[in-house]
Amino acid sequence: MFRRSLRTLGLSAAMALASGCTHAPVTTTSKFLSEPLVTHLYTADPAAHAFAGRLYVYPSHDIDAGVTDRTDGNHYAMRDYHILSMGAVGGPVKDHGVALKIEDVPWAGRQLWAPDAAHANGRYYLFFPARDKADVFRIGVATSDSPAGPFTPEASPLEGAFSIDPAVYGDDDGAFYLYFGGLAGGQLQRWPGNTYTPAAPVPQGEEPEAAPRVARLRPDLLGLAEPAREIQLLDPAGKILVGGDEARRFFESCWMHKHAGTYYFTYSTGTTHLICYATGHSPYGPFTYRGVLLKPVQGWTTHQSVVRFKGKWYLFYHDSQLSGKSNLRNVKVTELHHLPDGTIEAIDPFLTP
Ligand code: FUB
Repeated sequence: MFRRSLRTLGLSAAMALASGCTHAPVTTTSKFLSEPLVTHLYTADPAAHAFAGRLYVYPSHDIDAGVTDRTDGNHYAMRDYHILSMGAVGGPVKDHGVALKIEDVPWAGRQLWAPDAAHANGRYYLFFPARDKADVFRIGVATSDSPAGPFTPEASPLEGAFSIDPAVYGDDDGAFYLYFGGLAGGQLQRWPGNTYTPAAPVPQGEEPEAAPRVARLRPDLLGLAEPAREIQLLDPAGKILVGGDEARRFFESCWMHKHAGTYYFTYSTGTTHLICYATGHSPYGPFTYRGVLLKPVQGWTTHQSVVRFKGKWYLFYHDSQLSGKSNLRNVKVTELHHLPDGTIEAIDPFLTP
């Protein structure tokens, strides 16, 4: 299916709260920088990759499942994935249909949240989070011969991976790394020392933040090659970011890209609705906070991927332009610019009047 209109519901206030947090969503009457890539279904959390000369986008598929309980993000009740692709940014966008559905994942109970994909060994891999039957977020993997799916899931989730928002990064030497983690409803705070601790609270004040994780993947990409390591996110003075630093600490939405030999770890601050970036010299970090990459979008959540395609860099992101509701989102794209000093030009998702 190509671009076709579902309906545009206007810019009503986005009222939903994500992840059990209480900070208000962002509302606007301004004009948007970019338009939704598709309007016939709600999409979010776009993970973009250049595969076989096309740009593939692996998003969440938002639905109105009638879930009114917003505790811990319960209203993000997604049940399947649709993969999108395009030959050129700004050109027609193809919806390849259902690539994986929750009924096909033996271990999953509910909530197919933000996925990512990789290409290796002549196959395509879809990494995805879901709550298991005990309501604990795990990360699974599924494989396909095609970047567009359909994908066949493994019988069990990845051992040693947990929480949400998997992002896979293939380095120049052929090694693949899995980044993951998401605070609050994403349950990252429940895994101190990589051990499930249901009562562990979200770090506050001067307590060190709950660190996102990274692990090298096995060559077959169907498991972790090592225990997950905590990623150190440092302020410019070299101090680990603390839980109370809500404008800089990690909340969710891991992504890794490399530019001019530097590793860029980008992420969402959740409650303050920013996409930030931090840089380092190794895929494991540490990463030093450098600034804001994307200012707050309309809605509560914000989520990004950064990809190079046909010589240009792009930021894929989402907002709630189509619905005005925080849990019914739409994916977008805009060009991204690395500056000569290694910083990235901050993107405002609204046009200045
Ligand atoms: O789509 C559900 C969750 O919302 C994602 O996992 C987070 O990154 C946030 O975008």
